[in-house]
Amino acid sequence: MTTDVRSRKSAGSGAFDAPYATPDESLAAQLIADSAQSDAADKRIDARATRLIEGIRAHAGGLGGVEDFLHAYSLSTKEGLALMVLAEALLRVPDAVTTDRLIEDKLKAGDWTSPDLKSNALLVSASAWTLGMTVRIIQPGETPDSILESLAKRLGVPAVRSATRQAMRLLGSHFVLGQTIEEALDRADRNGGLRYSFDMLGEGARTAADAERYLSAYAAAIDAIGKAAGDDALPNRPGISVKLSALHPRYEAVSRGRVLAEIVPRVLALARKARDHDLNFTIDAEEADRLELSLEVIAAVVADTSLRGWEGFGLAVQAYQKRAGAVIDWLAELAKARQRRFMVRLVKGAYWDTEIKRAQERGLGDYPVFTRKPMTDLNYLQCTRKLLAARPRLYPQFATHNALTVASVIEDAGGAGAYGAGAYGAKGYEFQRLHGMGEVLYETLSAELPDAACRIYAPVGGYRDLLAYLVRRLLENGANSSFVAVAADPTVPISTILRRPRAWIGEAKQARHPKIPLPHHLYGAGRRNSAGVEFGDAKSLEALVNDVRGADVPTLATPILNGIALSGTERPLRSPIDGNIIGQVREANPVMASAAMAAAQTGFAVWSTTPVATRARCLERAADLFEKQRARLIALTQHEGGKTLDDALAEVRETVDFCRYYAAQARESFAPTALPGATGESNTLRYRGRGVFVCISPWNFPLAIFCGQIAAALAAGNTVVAKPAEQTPLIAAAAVRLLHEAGVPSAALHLVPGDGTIGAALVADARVAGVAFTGSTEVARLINRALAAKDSAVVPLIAETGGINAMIVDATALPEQVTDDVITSSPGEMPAAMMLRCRAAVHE
Ligand code: FAD
Ligand code: 2OP
Repeated sequence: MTTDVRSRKSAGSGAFDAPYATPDESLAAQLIADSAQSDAADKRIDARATRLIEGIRAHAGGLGGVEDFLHAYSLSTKEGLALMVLAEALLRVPDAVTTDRLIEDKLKAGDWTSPDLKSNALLVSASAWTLGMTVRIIQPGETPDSILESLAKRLGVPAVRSATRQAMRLLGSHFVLGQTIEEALDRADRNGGLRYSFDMLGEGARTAADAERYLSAYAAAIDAIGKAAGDDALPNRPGISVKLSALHPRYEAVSRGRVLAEIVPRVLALARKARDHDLNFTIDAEEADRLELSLEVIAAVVADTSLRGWEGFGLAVQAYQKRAGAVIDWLAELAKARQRRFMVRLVKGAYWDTEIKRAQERGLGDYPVFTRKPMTDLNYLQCTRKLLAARPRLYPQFATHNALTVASVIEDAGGAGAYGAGAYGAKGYEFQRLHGMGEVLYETLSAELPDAACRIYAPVGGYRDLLAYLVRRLLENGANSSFVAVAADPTVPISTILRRPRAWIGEAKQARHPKIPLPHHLYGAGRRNSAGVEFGDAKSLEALVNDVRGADVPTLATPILNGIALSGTERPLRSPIDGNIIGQVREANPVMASAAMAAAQTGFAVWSTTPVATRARCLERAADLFEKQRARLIALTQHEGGKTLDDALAEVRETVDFCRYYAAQARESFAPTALPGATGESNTLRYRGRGVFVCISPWNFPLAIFCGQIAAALAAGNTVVAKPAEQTPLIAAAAVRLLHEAGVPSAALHLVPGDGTIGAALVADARVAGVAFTGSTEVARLINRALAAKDSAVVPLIAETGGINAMIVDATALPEQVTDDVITSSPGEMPAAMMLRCRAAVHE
């Protein structure tokens, strides 16, 4: 067991242990009640927000030539987006010649004729953000290629070619202040007097070398920023934003011990540098499952006495997370306990699509984030008040591009009069915006409130590190719920934009989005999603690990015929982890194999005529039992199969999903169906089982594939003789016992552990009616030939064989995504497709 979940008491502060995903309804009532404003306050907010929105709208340009089009509409028209898709891919092409060839290739007249084929390639290469964006402004069926096609027809190919080149330049400069910190500082200097928080692009390190590279980039940037910082005092000094995921390749909860040991010294070294220059040093907020770990890292870093007296340390808090308020409370406590001041950036959160999809994938009980945008807005307001009340220990930094949010913050902060000029005191606070966003909003604000302090978060770096950041910006710009999108759309009345979050929500019971089901209900009423465990929730992880450690793991596997354990030649079983003996298997001999076939043949008469609903219920009960015995099965899968905790949990979940899936399929496909125009029982179409299925499964998914084959055969009314891999009979025996306990008759399922000769004997048996096999192509061929040699009716073989697949990765791919696809998600669904589906479901 490599999972490190040692006690979380650290750094002399209380551990952060707010519930991971409180039900929305129970949070909503309080949030709604707390958001009430007086009429006068509401009027002031309306008036200010209206002025700000009018200011934004007054700056929107008209559609003119290509250049106008790019500048004014680059990120809010489908043509602009399509160009961005192409441009973004081009940015990562290493040489100019290939860049030109790719543009020409995309714009060649003949190329537009079959958009579907090529658009797929382009979509894939252009990565997830395209899909995320498309839902709002790109119609179904439209693709970047087809949009570019119509643009080329309208403007001509040369114009589109030059627009693409411009889009590339625009992408480079729109969201990124400079490719190097020197360039960025120079550009910042020319903007004179503005506060900056520089962000070195790069996150999600996948290797130690990546982490080293990012660490050096941060360190060098801090020195450079410090040297150019001038003489003002905090908060009127520049800063740096740091992503912990850039600093460690295993920045994840299951590697907690290693992360704390290795990341804390790195962050501390950077923080000390920032302290030397008296800069604002902010830890960005990333995915929800990293929140607890990030707070542990932060607590450990700020405990270091060398940072005493410096007031620039800070972090970002995401209001879309249900735990945001608890984070602020925890921070205020920490600041008090350490006699320190922190700068706290309040954001709404940039990873919403990912959070929703992850929680669904992981089969969590609930979401860690809200599912309705107004809930996020309400929570932001409550967090605003908490932060304002926690001054001067916490210095609030309100990061938003939303005029209504800005107006509400100003109201809560005591109106314009109390808007101190950035004082780091009881009345001080600042706003923040991202480079390339919110310029007009804050220009308009500072025209009416010259004291308004606004810091600009300014990404710095090369194109190779831009994509992940860009995805989030484009999702933010493109989401139909986004303020920037509605503010830019003149057809949306200002009164609609001014509608308060509490009015959108209505009642607490409507706090959830009606089209986003809980992760357990993802597959609808017919099938429950298997339950997972959130490793980022330390309490859940600890509980699981303790259960697994304490699990009573069986040590003997035997042949099981009609539910009876048989004797046989014993062979020791060794763990693949350390080679230690973990149990014994009594292997079946050919006589037992034949007896098993005979028993299964006898069992077929009853099982095949058992009503479909009964068969399905057995499998569903089995799924529930597998879930109940999760810890024991995980322990066994680890001992005998050598699986990591993550893989072992996934294995149990897949088993559960298989059972429920085949139960649902059986109900749907095997229920009697009336033949067209016919009446009466004899005129119904009814699928029936074929007879005895031999199921032969591999070692690498010793529980899931073993059970998946069996569940499919049983669901269809067949009986089963199962032969597990030689390496994993303990898991197989435990699974068979559970299936029997769930109600699968002992006559319908028999186990014959053994090597390939037993498998061959089963396949050769005259009573075999079908074979399900997962394993090597070579063995599948042998089975195929053995079945073909029979004189009897054709025996179907369902074979899932291994193979070697090529994956072609070109320069336009995001290396981190490729790594994940190959190592962790293959052959899973494309994350982009997931995002699309997720976003398609949530339009308010
Ligand atoms: P709005 O349009 O009012 O709100 C958008 C928010 O609503 C988003 O958080 C979105 O996820 C959320 N939302 C949309 N639909 C739903 C839904 N159905 N249910 C619930 N919520 C929904 N983000 C980070 O995650 N970490 C950071 O460290 C970080 N740093 C930032 C620094 C600065 C200076 C700025 C300006 C932003 C930063 N962001 C960060 C990004 C920030 O989260 C987004 O810019 C922000 O969410 C936009 O909020 P808004 O008030 O401008 O827009
Ligand atoms: C992001 O990287 C700005 O931290 C925020 O999306």
